[in-house]
Amino acid sequence: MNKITNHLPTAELQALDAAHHMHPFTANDELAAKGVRIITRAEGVTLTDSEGKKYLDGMAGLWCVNIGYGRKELADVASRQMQELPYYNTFFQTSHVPVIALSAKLAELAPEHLNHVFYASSGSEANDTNIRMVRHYWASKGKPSKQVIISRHNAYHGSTLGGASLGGMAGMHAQGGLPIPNIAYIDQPHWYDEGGDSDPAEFGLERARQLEAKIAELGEDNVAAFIAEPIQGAGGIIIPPETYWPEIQRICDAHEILLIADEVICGFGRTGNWFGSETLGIRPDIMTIAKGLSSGYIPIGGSIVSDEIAAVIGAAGDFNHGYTYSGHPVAAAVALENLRILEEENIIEHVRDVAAPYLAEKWATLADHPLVGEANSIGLMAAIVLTPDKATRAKFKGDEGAVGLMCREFCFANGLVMRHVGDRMIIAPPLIITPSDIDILIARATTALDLTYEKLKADGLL
Ligand code: PXG
Repeated sequence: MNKITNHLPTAELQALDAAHHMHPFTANDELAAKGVRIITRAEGVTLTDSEGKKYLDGMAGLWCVNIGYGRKELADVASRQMQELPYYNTFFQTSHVPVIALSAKLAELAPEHLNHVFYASSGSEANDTNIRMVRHYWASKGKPSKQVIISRHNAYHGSTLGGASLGGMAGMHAQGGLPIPNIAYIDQPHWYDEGGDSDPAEFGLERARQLEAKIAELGEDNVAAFIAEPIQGAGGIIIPPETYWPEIQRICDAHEILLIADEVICGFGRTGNWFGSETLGIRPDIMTIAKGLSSGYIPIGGSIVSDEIAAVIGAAGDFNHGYTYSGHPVAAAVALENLRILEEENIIEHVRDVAAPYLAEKWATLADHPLVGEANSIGLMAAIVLTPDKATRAKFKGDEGAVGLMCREFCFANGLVMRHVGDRMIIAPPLIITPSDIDILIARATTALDLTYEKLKADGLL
């Protein structure tokens, strides 16, 4: 009966986990009392837990397993690379074949003027690099006062001191003395929550123009860069009005402000193009990459940098920055194999022409559910908002996110991993998801919505 015999019983694993493992972004005591869920294996879009229960992974792990689970080619490449050259650094005038090949490939895939890659092991580290790189760039150009980086409230750019400071998550800033100096914030283009009675197109322009106002307030000579996710991910999959990005681009160009597109989630096919910047018509000076670069099979991240920035930094002597694992050969080899699979198997075309249009059509029908205020998607990122009153876009009474959490629990119980951000329910499945998988996803999501609705009614909360 129990096929998974190569580990301890779940209760013992849970007890050991509770005793020794500190989880990220988690109330650890609460989790210990409840018992953690333990995932033991995965294949395609399907996870299996320690009890043998299966789930459709609507989140591609943590927005990263773009090619799906179980691709042996990546394991083979890692094994071969570990035997040939498991490690060597890229400091001290040295390089190696995997990092050279990956860099050339990324230069080929990235927008035309982005041809230079600085490596890290995560998106957070890459954004830390970006902070130092843009400031060093301006200093090298004789403009050392250009120091401030403008970001947005409710943005997510990582969890290191730099990444969390660039991010606009109030809960993160509240712990550990953040943000670091010289980061400023404008409001997010979140029409559903913050747009009131305004027209979405007008609202998009208004929010973009906050950037111009912030530059004026700080002084153009003090601003180095603006950073943003093409589409906010961890903030709840917030698709900006169409007017937003063209206006942001105009403002950055007009005021000599570098534009950093954080592509950690949007990159590598998520929106139906290689990069979210292409989908949204953004011309960035730097793109932050991680996650889908290796489909999460191995940690790797980086910054893809414009010819202009690379030229200035390159001429300015040593850039005193780097990580032991910058351009790690095993990670680079695995990433390269992942890119080969994405390209040769036409996975991005599958997103653009098959999976995303199918998801968009089916996902939109969720808006008919009595609990759902809005359902929208772009590529393979989709969100619904739970509300007690569609007409007014009202919030539930009580703690924000309590209803979202309830819905998420019903999803898990029904074999679907769907996340909640407050009372928004979001998905970002592996890019290889098929229309029949999407049918299953929608059916399970609908069941969870029905159960949430019934429970809210039974508890007198609707
Ligand atoms: N930028 C963006 C846009 C991200 O989404 C990072 C940077 C940081 O990457 P690393 O590899 O350092 O984690 C991310 C990461 C969530 C969640 O709850 C999202 C992320 C990480 C953890 C949780 O949605 N995104």
